[in-house]
Amino acid sequence: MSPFSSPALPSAAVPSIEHPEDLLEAMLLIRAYELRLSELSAQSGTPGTCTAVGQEAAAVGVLSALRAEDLILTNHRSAGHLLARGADPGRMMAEVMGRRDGYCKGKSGSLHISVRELGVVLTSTIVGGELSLATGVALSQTLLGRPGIVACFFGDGAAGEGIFHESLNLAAVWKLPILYVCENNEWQAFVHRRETMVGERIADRAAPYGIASATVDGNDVEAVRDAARSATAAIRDNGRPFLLELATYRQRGHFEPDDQTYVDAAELAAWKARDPIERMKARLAAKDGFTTGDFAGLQARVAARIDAAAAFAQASPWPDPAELLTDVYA
Ligand SMILES: Cc1ncc(C[n+]2csc(CCOP(=O)(O)OP(=O)(O)O)c2C)c(N)n1
Ligand SMILES: [Mg+2]
Repeated sequence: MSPFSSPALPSAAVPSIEHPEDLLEAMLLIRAYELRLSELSAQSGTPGTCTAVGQEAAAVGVLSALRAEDLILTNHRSAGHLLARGADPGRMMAEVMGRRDGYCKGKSGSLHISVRELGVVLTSTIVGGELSLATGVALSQTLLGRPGIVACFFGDGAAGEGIFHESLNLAAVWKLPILYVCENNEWQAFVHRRETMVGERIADRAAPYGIASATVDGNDVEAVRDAARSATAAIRDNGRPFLLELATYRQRGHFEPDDQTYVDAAELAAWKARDPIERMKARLAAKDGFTTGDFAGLQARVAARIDAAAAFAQASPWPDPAELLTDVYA
């Protein structure tokens, strides 16, 4: 038996996000999911999750370029990554609400959720934790001779941690098949990126480690998909890491609720004018004759899925108190 162990390979069907309309629908689903969850938490007076409203193109563009055998590790702002991978919004909501039908039986919430059958190994709420863990998973993939690459999502704040440098260095030295995806959304909790960084680009930090990198418009879903396709093709070809930086913006607060009084209104408005969903919708209308009716059809389908998801989660039972210490380290 091999002395090495690795996360189980994905076993559930991973949907393909192929056509331009699929890209748009996947972004609409993420937006609707996060807004509904925020509404539900506001109604119940409970704290909500960290949404990635405005960053949907990053999740959908990258996930559309991955293969079923690939593995994913992500951070606290992960709902879009999971949904784009094909996670069921009802089981995700149930998880956040602490219900038994959640992906981790209601014990992880949004901050530690994993979906083994889709190759989502973990969500790290320790900022930067996903970077070293993903590097370790990529090492185990290599030692076990497995085909999939690893995609690791993290923020611009995480890139300021020492673990970012340690992970990139080891991935370069050990030649690991890993796609580091930095969603540079200008915010690090309540601190603006300008207060913690000299320079504009995280991707500039790859070259000293001999790692290839690119920065693309993270609010352009097709640009993200194309960049992720060429990055993953290079990784599959040469077995080496790649750092992809996606320039985007967090439109809502760090978490819910958050009144965003610390946010510059002009900056927020400028980024809202570059909303990834509106841009893709306009592009489809201009290029592919996509009509208002077509858009309404997509929205209705997404709304029906989110209604069903919320009903499913709310009807799901609470876990039995006797299960408190099962499936956890205790
Ligand atoms: C090691 C660690 N330090 C601090 C925190 C508190 N914290 C949670 S999210 C966050 C900001 C992270 O910023 P970034 O990596 O840019 O991700 P974003 O929230 O913008 O998606 C901080 C400081 C934490 N969870 N872990
Ligand atoms: Mg950030």
